[in-house]
Amino acid sequence: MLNRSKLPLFLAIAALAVPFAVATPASAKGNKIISMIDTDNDGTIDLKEVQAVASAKFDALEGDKDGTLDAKELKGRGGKKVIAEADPDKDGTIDKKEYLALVESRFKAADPDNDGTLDAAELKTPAGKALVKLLK
Ligand SMILES: [Ca+2]
Ligand SMILES: [Ca+2]
Ligand SMILES: [Ca+2]
Ligand SMILES: [Ca+2]
Repeated sequence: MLNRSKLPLFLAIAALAVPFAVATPASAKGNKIISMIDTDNDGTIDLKEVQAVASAKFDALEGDKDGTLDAKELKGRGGKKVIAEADPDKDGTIDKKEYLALVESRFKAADPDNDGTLDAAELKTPAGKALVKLLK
């Protein structure tokens, strides 16, 4: 009698546990990106952390050291499309200020709850992925 009444509860717990277990690999993948950017280790990334990574990424992408990113240097990250989006002075290249402004606008687009930080779930949205593309 006692065992029989406990059985439905056990099944309910098992049913809850299964989708949770399935969701784990995806969130672990999000956390990998976070751990790359999250220098203060609080589990989320803020704009300051993102801009530090973006600044280092800009320097790494900048192969010819002329201070700007051209379509060739942005290959694989959107190329000309990114330049069209982030080039307010229309000189056909992106300088570091323009790159960081683009990163900031993508950060804000990826932060719909406006708490100033991005968590793993926000990084998995299309806007979050667009931001990560500028950082990896
Ligand atoms: Ca952080
Ligand atoms: Ca360059
Ligand atoms: Ca420019
Ligand atoms: Ca947020």
